[in-house]
Amino acid sequence: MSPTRHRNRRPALRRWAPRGAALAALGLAATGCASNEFTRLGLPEPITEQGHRVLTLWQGSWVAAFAVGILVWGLIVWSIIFHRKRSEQLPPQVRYNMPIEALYTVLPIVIIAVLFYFTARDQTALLSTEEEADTNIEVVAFQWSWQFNYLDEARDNAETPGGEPQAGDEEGGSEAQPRFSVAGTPQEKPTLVLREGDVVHFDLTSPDVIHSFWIPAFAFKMDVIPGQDNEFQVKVQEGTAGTYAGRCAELCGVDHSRMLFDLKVMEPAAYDAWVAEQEAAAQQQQLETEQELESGPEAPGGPDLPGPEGEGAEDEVTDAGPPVGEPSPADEAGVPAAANEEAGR
Ligand SMILES: [Cu+2]
Repeated sequence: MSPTRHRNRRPALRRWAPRGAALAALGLAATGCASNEFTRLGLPEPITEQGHRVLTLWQGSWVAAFAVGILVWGLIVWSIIFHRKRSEQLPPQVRYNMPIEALYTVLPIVIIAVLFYFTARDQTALLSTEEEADTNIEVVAFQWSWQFNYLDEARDNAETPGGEPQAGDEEGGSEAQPRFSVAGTPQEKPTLVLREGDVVHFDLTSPDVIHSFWIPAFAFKMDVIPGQDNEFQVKVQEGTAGTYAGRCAELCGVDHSRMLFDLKVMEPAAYDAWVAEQEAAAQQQQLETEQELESGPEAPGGPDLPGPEGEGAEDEVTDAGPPVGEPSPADEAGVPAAANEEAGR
């Protein structure tokens, strides 16, 4: 009986071992196995300090899961090999064995407590907005695109007592005025531009339904909820200049899948040039709007109202992105900008 069994098993092993090895090799090849892609266990390479914290938590959780898995698989294999059915007699049972029952209860609690500790510690760090931000951006998520308002200060920071007194604090309250905006449409996705090395503070607002602001390269996302001021901040790491994907991660209606944006991380010089260009375009835009208001009797609402002029204004701001970069309106804006500011006061 037993010789037959042995004869049958060895060819089976010989047949399956190469197939298993080939499958493992294929699996490794499919992950790309370049750099640290394999050890990141599915997460993209993070470009923020906070993203690296998430990555470490993710890897630690996998190490814990593998440790438990190896223990359980080991016990299963051990049982299969050394405790095979040998007779019809029932083997000794271990019900009501107090040490084993206690182990079943205590060990999972210990595992969960350790995971909880690291999760709570990292969550506190990830949601901290203590560090002073270099850039403040109000993210407006709407059906179905994004608008990025570049602010002088975070909306909520205007109320904090620690901040230095700024001109216009008294009248503005917590509503910081955007220096310029980048807006997209479902047809044309907007580009969020950041400077590498910056601490960036995001204020998230929605005028309609719940969205979720997600940049996979941050290894982080946060819901954008109407009437609920959500905020978070990240430190963009040096040497991360490039273009990354951004998405809405909350099913928010029929065109949810088109609610995309790009994140462009720029080197400091390029970023500063881009900001100057955007500010000049925004000032030029404001001047034109005011001139129209003075000369024409129509359109009392200004650029915010949906109308032929309002839509035109939004498109111009969107089009003034880096690829266009016409020098002429920026140059013209230099002189009228000062007059424009005085007129506004
Ligand atoms: Cu959405």
